Amino acid sequence: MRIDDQFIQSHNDKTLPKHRESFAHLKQRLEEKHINVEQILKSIKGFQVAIPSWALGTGGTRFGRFPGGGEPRSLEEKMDDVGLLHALNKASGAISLHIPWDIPSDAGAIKEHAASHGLIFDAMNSNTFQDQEGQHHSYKFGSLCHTSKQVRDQAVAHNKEVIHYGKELGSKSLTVWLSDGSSFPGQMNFRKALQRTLESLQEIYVYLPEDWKLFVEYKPYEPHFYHTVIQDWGTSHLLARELGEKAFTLVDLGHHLPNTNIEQIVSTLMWQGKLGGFHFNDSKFGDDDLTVGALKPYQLFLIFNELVEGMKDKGSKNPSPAWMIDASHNLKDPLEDLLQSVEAIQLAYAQALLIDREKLEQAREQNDPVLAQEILQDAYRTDVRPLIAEARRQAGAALAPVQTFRDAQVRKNLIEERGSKALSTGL
Ligand code: PSV
Ligand code: MN
Repeated sequence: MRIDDQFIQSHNDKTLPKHRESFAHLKQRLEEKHINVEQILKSIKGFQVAIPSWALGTGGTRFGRFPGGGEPRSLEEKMDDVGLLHALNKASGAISLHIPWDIPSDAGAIKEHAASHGLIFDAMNSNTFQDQEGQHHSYKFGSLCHTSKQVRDQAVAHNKEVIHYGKELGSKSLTVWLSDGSSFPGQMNFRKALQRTLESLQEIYVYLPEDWKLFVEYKPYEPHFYHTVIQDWGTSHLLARELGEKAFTLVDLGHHLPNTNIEQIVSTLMWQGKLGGFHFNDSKFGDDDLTVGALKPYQLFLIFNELVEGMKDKGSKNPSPAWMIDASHNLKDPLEDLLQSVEAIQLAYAQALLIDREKLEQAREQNDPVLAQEILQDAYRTDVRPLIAEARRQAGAALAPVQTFRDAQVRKNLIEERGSKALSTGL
């Protein structure tokens, strides 16, 4: 199913007068504060967030999965789903693939299909956390860190294969997330496991094309419950530094222990020029995979405050980070969830763009935490929804993506097309 522009435009027409009124009101308020609204609209329109191919089906837990029907059955259908999102918000113009869940058997045709939706291929993801049918060696006790050279070689070869697929599709980066670790004290030699991981990553790194980046993702626990080889940003950063200038840390918001100051991690990595990519999601406990902004929108804003500061820093050697969502839970319609996630990211970004950085710096220099908080919260408490809606309208997208999705009866159509039992690959 495709949503045609005509449908979106006529849907917009119904709420256009109301939208114009609220946008004009906000614009006036912002201009009174000498904020360049046109510039902010431009930044928001230029901000694209990649959709993970594994978030298009209903997620599950080890206790069960409750699919809602009409899930994409092939890579082509996954791209169709991302195409639907992109038509509605014009901010999801990229897809991130996971191999072997999404092997592009005919890369040329896949690329053409993606282009017909206006999509490009963001980071490729390898998978050495699951065993695949016909695989010679098991990853039960690790992959790149494994004690057996044969297992490590197999995992390195898989990553090279992922790079190969990515090259065919025009991707420019590889994300490596390892589940490698141990569940019991004494089970693994920490130092040797880390050393072996570095050596395996080095083999992958030398295979990386000149214009590619390698993102090293970290996670403190799960699936292992005692130790994870790449457990935190420090370990990831250490590996990225050892590997070289094409290697970076990837921050996944769900991969921190409670109360971790993620915005400080972002700031430090950008200062070092080593923040490569971002996986957005939200959580209360751990890697909950909930909709971005569902629980901690203020934290997301504080993170964007650091991202904007890092991106504005002219002297920074940090490349523009790859923005991706990584979430998939088992309640909402996955496409509605992704529309909400993208909007939450845009809202936090827009609010961070409103911050009066000069005044904030002055407050900091004068050691005035009260004023610093006033400045931050003045931006955070601004309702920027009309601004995001206006950016979408100008880009030819829907003023209200979720409502338009519902009124177009997208899920019903997808179930009719694909069936109520259609299941997507992924976790
Ligand atoms: C691991 O929890 C992770 O965040 C990695 O990014 C994987 O690629 C993805 O989730 C798999 O669902
Ligand atoms: Mn992730």
